[in-house]
Amino acid sequence: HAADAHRTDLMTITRHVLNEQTKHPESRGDFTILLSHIVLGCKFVCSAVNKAGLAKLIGLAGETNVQGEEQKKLDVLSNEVFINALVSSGRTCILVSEEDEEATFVEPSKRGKYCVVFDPLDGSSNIDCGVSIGTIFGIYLIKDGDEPKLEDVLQPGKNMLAAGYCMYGSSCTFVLSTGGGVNGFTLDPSLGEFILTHPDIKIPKKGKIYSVNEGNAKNWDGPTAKYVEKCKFPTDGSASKSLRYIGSMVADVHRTLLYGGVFLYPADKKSPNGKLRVLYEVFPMSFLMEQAGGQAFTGKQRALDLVPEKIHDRSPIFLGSYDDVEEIKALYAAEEQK
Ligand code: P6P
Repeated sequence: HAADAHRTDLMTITRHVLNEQTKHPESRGDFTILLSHIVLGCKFVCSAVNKAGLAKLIGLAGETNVQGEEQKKLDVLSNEVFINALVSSGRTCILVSEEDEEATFVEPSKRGKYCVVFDPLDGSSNIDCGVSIGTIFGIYLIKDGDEPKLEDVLQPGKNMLAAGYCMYGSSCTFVLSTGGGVNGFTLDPSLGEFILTHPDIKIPKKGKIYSVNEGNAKNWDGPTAKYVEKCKFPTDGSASKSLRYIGSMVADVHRTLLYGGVFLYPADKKSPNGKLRVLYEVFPMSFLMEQAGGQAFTGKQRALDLVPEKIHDRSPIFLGSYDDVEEIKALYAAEEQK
């Protein structure tokens, strides 16, 4: 039966996580239950995003649909779905969302031991033109078992138990790491199940692609400008790299993970901490890159060592193929020596 195992022995994401769980005999399955609620949220958003164009879900809040109902923007709707799914899982105690200014402290009767940080629909400005967008999330364990505090979600990214994203594109792809490597699952709409399609993803050690918004070039600092120059005009006789920039982090990072290369959102004179958010963009993607054999750097330190001060802090980020990020680190180190 080995030949057609993939057809008759479906490795769903739930079964995959249960397999992981058996490696932790002390586990009571709380994480599996939490993840199943995150997956439910992603299935809902996938369906809503795919229907958006038809159901006029896109565009600004305030528009009314054919039933005369006030339309919620897709990212507002997605946020509510994830908050409800996470609270109803009974396994969370603090939630941080890109959409909410303040953290959500789950009521005691529904509290669990996990803290979830997430961007329910990252890149949502791209919805109207059909570009792939996604949900990004990271999971921490509460620091000590009693009253949840804000400090429980101001932990360095290296303390995350798990991180992942779901990309809503030509197919719905869920990429997850629980600390033992990275696995990719694709939604089979006929089953409503995520099936393992990309087992044990490893990012190429070196890539041929760089991914950055060149429109910010006039504001870049020296090392970033030097690195991008090297990509375009290599001095060691190697071929120039290709520029690929979608402007949706989940899509740019997913391509980087599978094809190799480096994704950069540097600091610049306008935004000294860059644009991307530490907790629910930089940390989850950096966690995945390290688990896939790549690395992630802020311009000053390993991204996962950063300790956020506020829940919506930003940080510059350079992530992707190990050797490519090493080159960027060397340029920043040389700048430090000056
Ligand atoms: P820029 C989308 O708005 C987002 O938050 C990320 O998904 C994406 O990588 C970045 O911003 C794009 O920013 O300044 O290049 O348009």
